[in-house]
Amino acid sequence: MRTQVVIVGGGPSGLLLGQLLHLKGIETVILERKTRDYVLGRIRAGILETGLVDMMREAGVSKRMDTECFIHHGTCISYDGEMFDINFQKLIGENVIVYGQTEVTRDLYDARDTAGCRTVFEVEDVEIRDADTDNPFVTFNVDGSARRIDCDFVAGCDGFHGVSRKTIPDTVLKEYEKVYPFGWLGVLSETPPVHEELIYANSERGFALCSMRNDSLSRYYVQCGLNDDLQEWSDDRFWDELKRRVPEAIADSLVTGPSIEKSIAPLRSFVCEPMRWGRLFLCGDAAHIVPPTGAKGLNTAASDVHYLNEGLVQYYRDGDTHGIDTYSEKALARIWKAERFSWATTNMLHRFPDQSEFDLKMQRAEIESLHYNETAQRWFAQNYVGLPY
Ligand code: RFL
Ligand code: PHB
Repeated sequence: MRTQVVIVGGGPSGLLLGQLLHLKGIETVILERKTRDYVLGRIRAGILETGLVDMMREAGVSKRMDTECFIHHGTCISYDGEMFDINFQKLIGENVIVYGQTEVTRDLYDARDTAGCRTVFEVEDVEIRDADTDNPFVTFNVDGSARRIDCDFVAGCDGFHGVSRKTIPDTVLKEYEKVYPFGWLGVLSETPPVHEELIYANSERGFALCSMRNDSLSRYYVQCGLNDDLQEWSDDRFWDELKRRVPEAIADSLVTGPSIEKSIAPLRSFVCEPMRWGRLFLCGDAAHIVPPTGAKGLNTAASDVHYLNEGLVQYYRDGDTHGIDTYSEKALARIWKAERFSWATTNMLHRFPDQSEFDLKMQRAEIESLHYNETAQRWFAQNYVGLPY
């Protein structure tokens, strides 16, 4: 079998790339290790930058998003019982939207079905071969039989634990990593959100975040230990801990209820360079990870897709390789800035086990600068809504 672009991974980056290429007449096959239901069951990102919103529109999959999303003009930060708002709209005239990654993924799968594009689920043992030649191919097993697809290019959209990055030889690839000494315990509950905007809370008991999906679905997180056992976090313990980390007035108005999903995610900053090896291009979490504090993971995946789509369209339309030749450089320039923002907000809002009293004073000074300095707020706003592509 032959196609133009094999996309390894049917998460949001693979699906978005597939849809954009399809609209330009470029054929793709997506290989996904899990089932569609499993992919749709993962609760992840909730905040979309304007760049991703525009790409959903360009991809022709924005109908539901445009009617069901919530526009957020700003976000709140709390510390020591104080709470302040950073108003993106007033500061820089831009917004973000609340629309879950689950919904983005569902809309993209539906569009792919309608377009009749091929997705193979439950593939095993994917191997990317000869990516450093002009004739790459991908082998895999499905339903017990071995398959091979020849192609022009391979897009590695298979997340942090995928095979694509590992295909690039160690002599070529350089990895940069920081692992944080804590995780986030997340709870999804069918309760109304506690506040109309998100609240990022720095407290002496650790970080907390009040987020949402819609009017009757809330998403909350508390900073937890890396080795915490989910079984030890009953719903009651979670709500109690959350209330102790947010301002009293917020705690008093919090509506609690049974969790419908509960999970722990470790926090990591990671980038690999380069993001291209011959005819293999890495996209999204396959190439980089940010701690979720800046809401940047899905959004950086989208900016990679933007640059790769542009490069591939230029190649097929004009026979021009400039876009694909500069893909890694352009994508990385934006990613490092998102890494810096995510690292800085993580440092500002979390408690670290080895924090000295001096470190705590520095953290406090950082938050107060953001509270009282409009230039600092503008910098935060520009980064949160997303830097231009
Ligand atoms: P994904 O979503 O991991 O998808 C990769 C897909 O590849 C499949 N796969 C393979 N398929 C075939 N063969 C193999 N060998 C394969 N290995 C893996 C996997 O099954 C999967 O379906 O990567 P992608 O598409 O790059 O998308 C990245 C985003 O999912 C991720 O960056 C965000 O979810 C991060 N993130 C957030 N990002 C935001 O922009 N805003 C947020 O508010 C936000 N909140 C979050 C987050 C991530 C979180 N967790 C759990 C890590 C909150 C959390 C708690
Ligand atoms: C979420 O709603 O899941 C969410 C929102 C903002 C973040 C991280 C996660 O920074």
